[in-house]
Amino acid sequence: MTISRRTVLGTGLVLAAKPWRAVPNAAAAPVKAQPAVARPSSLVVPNGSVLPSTIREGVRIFHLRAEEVDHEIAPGLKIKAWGYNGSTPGPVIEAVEGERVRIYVTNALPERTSVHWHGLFVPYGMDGVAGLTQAPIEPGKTFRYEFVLDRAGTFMYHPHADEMTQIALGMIGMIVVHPRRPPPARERVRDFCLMSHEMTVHIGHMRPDPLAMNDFNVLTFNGKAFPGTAPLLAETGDRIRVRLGNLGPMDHHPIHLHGHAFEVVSTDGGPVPASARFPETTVLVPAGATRTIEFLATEGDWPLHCHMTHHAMNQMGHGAANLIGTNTKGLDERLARIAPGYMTMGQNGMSEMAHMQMEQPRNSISMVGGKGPHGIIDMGGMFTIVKVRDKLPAGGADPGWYQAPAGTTAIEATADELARDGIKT
Ligand SMILES: [Cu+2]
Repeated sequence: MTISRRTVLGTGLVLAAKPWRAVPNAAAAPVKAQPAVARPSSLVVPNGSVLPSTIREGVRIFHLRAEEVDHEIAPGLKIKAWGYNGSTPGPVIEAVEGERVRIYVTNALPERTSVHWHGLFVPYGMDGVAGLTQAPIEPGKTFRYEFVLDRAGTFMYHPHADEMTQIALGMIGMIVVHPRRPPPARERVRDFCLMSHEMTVHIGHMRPDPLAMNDFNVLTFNGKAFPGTAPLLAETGDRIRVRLGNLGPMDHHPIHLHGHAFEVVSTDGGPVPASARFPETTVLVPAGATRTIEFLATEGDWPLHCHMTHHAMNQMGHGAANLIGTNTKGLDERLARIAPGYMTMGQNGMSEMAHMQMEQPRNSISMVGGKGPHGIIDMGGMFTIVKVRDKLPAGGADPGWYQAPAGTTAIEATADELARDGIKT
């Protein structure tokens, strides 16, 4: 007897008799190209920029230049990075769904490179994997990439040639594709891009170490470590969208927001259906992924930071002795005789290092925090602040520090309060 599907299923259920076929992917069946349109100018890239483009015969044209860049991580720390068009991360490529883009890539580096359009589905030969889908771009050469942006969303770009070195040195960037017809929003939308990265910059050095596999000591949003990160500004009730990307070499970052619950509305795979969203205050952004979050702004200065504590600090060394709780009485005096100025630190915790604003070795920001309205903010690295006010100053200026309403700030408890509530200290 011949076994047919009908026999197996038995109960009169008949399957369509079509032969099995592979589902075509977007690269094989790109959306129909549509002419380039005026680009929304709503995107905000703190500490960064949007790549300029021109439109020629309906095609949006960009020019990326892979090159060495002088870059400041935060005041006190300058590095010699590799990036695009003078910055690391490179400028954000911003376009509209359905547009055909033509991206010229000039290699001004001393070694071959390529550009992969991470998350976009492009024709196979445009995928940017040196040696596999294309020949590498040799130093001095300019390649042309051309494809149709198949869907809206948040994507990234990076080399697929000597990835370890080139990404470690800063060759990363984001791509924002706006929907051709944006859904109507009830609130004003503030649309931000934040790219996470991590580097190892040895104290006193300027060249990030591409051989580092862990113990990264420079953790950044858009290439800046706090206090070098520019705040994200919004007004009360605005819908804040933060497009988080991570092209760091080795780590995933749990990005935590204070004062709000948000939803992940899309990834680099596409939009998250409304029925699948749920509220969170921390989202894990894996290496090689984007997560776009949205929330409604409430007034205050709200930290947005990686919740891995070693990722929210600056250039901590990790080989030091653990002195917490040790009695170092008399040690300083004795050691100062042979090492003038010697001072033991760390026996009461590490905060004193940030608070003393210690003199730093040349070109380093070890344990450097930022000045806040109530003293030093001990955090650094992948840390920024969402500043929300009922009304922002005109011209996009930083509104300064938030003043909490009187009587709503944690302060030292009075003796009367302690007695009233039976608290013995
Ligand atoms: Cu992290």
